[in-house]
Amino acid sequence: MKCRKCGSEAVINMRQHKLALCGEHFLEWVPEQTQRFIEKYKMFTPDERILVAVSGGKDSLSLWNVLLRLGYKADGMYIGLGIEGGVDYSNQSHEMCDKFLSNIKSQISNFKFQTSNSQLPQEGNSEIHDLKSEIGNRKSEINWQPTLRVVDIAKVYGETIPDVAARTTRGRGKPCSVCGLIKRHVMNRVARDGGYDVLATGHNLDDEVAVLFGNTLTWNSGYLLRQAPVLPADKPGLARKVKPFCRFYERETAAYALVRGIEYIYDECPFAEGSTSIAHKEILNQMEKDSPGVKLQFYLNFLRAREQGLFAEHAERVELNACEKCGQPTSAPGLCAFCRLWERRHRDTATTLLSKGTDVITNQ
Ligand code: Q46
Ligand code: ZN
Ligand code: ZN
Repeated sequence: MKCRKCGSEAVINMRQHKLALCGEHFLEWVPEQTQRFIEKYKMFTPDERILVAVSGGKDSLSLWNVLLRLGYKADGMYIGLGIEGGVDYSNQSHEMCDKFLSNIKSQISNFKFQTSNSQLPQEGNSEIHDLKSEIGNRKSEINWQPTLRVVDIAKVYGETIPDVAARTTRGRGKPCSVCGLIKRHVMNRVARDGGYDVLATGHNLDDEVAVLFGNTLTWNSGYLLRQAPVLPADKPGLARKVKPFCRFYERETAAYALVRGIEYIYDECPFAEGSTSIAHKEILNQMEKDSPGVKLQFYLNFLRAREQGLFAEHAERVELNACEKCGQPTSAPGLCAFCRLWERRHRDTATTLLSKGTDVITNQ
């Protein structure tokens, strides 16, 4: 298979686009497409500050890489869940995020050194050449020094995610429901307290289509209405949520990480095993094999239908209140689900820590 742009050996063939590309052109294509999606869905502008939720996996680290390369002011946020799962999952994924940060920073400083000396990129130093060609004229924004904000759940609240899950009835024995609730809350809070305009996650097309498939099987119009590449902030002070990779297949984000040389954690969270969304992904992959592009079409046609208001009139209208304790939006008056989760355990300590913002460690 040959690259459509230069005729050399292709590293990836994207059947749904009828497009095969070599490594060099694929590394150009991914940021170009990302920029196109950012503009098409009006995700953010170069002036806005972005917080990228990173898990140490290929999608989120590739996203952070691409946004920095495009010249955006993107910081990372890692949430330590305290999941061991026989593979030291949380520690390993944290390590990958730290490694990513130090690698990207050395690339940026190399690039600055090159430009400030008005030298051409050294032959063979493709990293520097890539940074130069992709960032183009946005030289001032190369000065953005990314930071990684880390929140360790066990250190702040005294319990790991599996510990919390074990003492609640939420999620019927699986920690995912508790985990999702805690992650959403912490992400919102760090974005709000850090003054970020946008919260970006690395969800890819396969993730989005699996969720869509599940919600379509049950015709959950409330969830269908809330599934989109951009979710506006629920309340003043909260960040908008965006998914700049929502149109890339999982194999494309994996290929980007591999070709770009980004180290990431290969293991999935041990609790993901046996989940409905993984089962749905398998079914969808079988369908994609038989008719390339079916996943993308399913998603794009859904977005079009949603845009045309197909689910709007069926959605329940939920009045949102501000939680009495943390101020985040909640459907019931009083405390939000997150604050109720910790209520009995430590009434005062978490509030003190949270109000002072002392739980966020920033790596620079
Ligand atoms: S991290 Fe958390 Fe996922 Fe692990 S415990 Fe479940 S929700 S599977 S994305
Ligand atoms: Zn090529
Ligand atoms: Zn609350």
